[in-house]
Amino acid sequence: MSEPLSAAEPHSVAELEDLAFELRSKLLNLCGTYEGAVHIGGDLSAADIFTALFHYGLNVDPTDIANPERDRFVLSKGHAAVCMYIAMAMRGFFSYDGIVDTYGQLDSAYGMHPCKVQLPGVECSTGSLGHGLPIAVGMALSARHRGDDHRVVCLLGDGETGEGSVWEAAMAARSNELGNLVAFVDRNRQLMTSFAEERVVFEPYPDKWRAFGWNVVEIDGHDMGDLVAAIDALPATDSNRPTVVIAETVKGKGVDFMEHNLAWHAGSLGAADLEKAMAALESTRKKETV
Ligand SMILES: Cc1ncc(C[n+]2csc(CCOP(=O)(O)OP(=O)(O)O)c2C)c(N)n1
Repeated sequence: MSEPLSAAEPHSVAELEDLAFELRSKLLNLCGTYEGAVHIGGDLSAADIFTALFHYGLNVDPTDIANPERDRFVLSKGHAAVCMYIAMAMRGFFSYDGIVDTYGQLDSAYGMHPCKVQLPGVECSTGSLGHGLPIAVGMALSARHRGDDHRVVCLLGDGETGEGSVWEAAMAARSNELGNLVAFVDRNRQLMTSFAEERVVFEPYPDKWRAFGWNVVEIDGHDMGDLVAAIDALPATDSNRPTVVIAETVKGKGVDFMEHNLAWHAGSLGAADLEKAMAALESTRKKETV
């Protein structure tokens, strides 16, 4: 029988904000050293969500990654893998230097999209959008059948929810009364080459999830207090409605020249741009602490 898991340290909101700042700094540093393109826009929009999950909400233990009682995390927007790797490294799963040294190289465990075979600790291999939520539904259903009471948490991009498979999964989750399933949507209102409502009309977005029978929570995805409150208020795992947390975010959050900028869905930073990006990030922290 496995030992019970130790949940993340009970960090304060201020400590989590510091961790999110560190995560963004580490991301920018990697983006400045890696020669290829990094999906930096959607990494920065999700950085607070990753921090709240890996340092507060998820019941996972880096020293016991196969514990059957652990929560399962599925990164459906697999192109944000590097942000997940670094958040997990900061929680003790991996070495940050190992990520920086090998990211994106042939045979590296740290691919542009996550691979659970290459990187134990990652629960699901993703990258083709629209597949994570269906897999998470299967994992949550499996937990129900086994009588396990852990959560399955899935992070999606809002653009990704244009995929039909997401809504088939949403319907299946409600039909199977999966109160142990939680979806976070990174609602940054940008896709790859366009703004969300220009090409695909998502609104009234929360109503769409409500119509599929989900418990809907709407928050500011950059407000750590909101994220913590949403996690604290999640229904019990034996309840009968899945929950979606729609987190309003900004693509490129924290670096002024990347925010709301379609050019920064993916990109790389030269030395001069890295310095500019770091200064921009630092100035947001100064503003917040005044
Ligand atoms: C099935 C599939 N089609 C296309 C892509 C290429 N792609 C990668 S990211 C992306 C945009 C996704 O937008 P969104 O889900 O909103 O992610 P975010 O803006 O948060 O990066 C696309 C189309 C893919 N990975 N999978």
